[in-house]
Amino acid sequence: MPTNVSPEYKKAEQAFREAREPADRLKCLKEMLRTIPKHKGTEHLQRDIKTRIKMLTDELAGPRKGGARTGPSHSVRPEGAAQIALLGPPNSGKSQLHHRLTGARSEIGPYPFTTQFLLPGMMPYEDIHFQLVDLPPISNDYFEPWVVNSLQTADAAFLVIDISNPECIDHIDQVIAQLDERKVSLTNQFKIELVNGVSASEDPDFDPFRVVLPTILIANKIDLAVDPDELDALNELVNYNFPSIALSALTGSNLELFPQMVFEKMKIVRVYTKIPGKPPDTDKPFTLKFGGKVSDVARQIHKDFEDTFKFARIWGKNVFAGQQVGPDHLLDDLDILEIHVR
Ligand SMILES: Nc1nc2c(ncn2[C@@H]2O[C@H](COP(=O)(O)OP(=O)(O)OP(=O)(O)O)[C@@H](O)[C@H]2O)c(=O)[nH]1
Ligand SMILES: [Mg+2]
Repeated sequence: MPTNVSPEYKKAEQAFREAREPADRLKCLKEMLRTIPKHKGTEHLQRDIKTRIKMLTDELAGPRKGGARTGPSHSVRPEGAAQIALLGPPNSGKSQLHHRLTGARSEIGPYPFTTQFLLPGMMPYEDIHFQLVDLPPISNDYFEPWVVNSLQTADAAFLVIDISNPECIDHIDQVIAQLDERKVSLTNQFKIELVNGVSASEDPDFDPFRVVLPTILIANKIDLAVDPDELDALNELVNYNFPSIALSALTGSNLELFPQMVFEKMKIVRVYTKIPGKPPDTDKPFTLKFGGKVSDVARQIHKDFEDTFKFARIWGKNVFAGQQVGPDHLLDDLDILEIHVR
């Protein structure tokens, strides 16, 4: 972030990083452009903001008749507890894994570059879902430019490699380098300070448009990896420090515990609500990112909660049964919440 920007600008930038809907993101970008101090030091950023306003405006306008932008969409509206992008080199088994976990029909082929469009699907875990987005491959000689757009709304990534391929370590480096060039970083940090993965630091080099995705490394095709060299590759993966898992998307080996791993890494918090005097609604929980507060649930129920919120009562493992709490109380997984309004 350039120095001496106004608090107004900082607020707009923060809102941009938190916004998920394209229309909201566009509104925030316009606010950023309005409030950014117009001097030499911010020229580069001003240009960046304008480019993004143009991109989003085009995207929201949809395919134009006879225009250049027709065909499938390049972004997916986030749904479920979190949106997770499948990244990796060609032919590593991303689509096979996507199909196994979500049931969605991505094209799977025994050759590289099978996937050319994005495909969302929902992976169930207990009473919630994660949205997995299958994407085209990434390598030094192949990168679909629109993939970067698709990653803007992602909360995390799976980096899928073929552990039976002797070059798989090199493939990881290629994927990471290609993404980095386009302002997307993969990180092993699954932490609360990350908003859309971006750490809101005061670092002078901080770039509001860099997307940082907490990443799980998936060593796929374990059924084929019998060669000792391939197992060496598996050991080398540890050097990347990503949380990792070895599995087979084809045979399903080691796959059954994977959704649980995702749930734990993402630190998703499920909250059930209740009406005073009634049992809790255990049908469908609200899902929050780790660090979610009472106010985050209240806002989803009543848009004008700031005016109407009185207090909440809460039941859960780290509170007294029915404890009275305010809007800033941090929620735990499986908490039951009763919101009292004026
Ligand atoms: N033996 C084995 N084969 C697998 C496994 N996972 C995927 N495959 C096969 O690997 C080939 C590529 O799978 P895809 O899922 O299309 O790979 P992809 O990463 O989506 O490929 P692109 O779309 O080109 O990037 C297919 O023939 C799959 O059947 C696995 O765990 N074991
Ligand atoms: Mg594919």
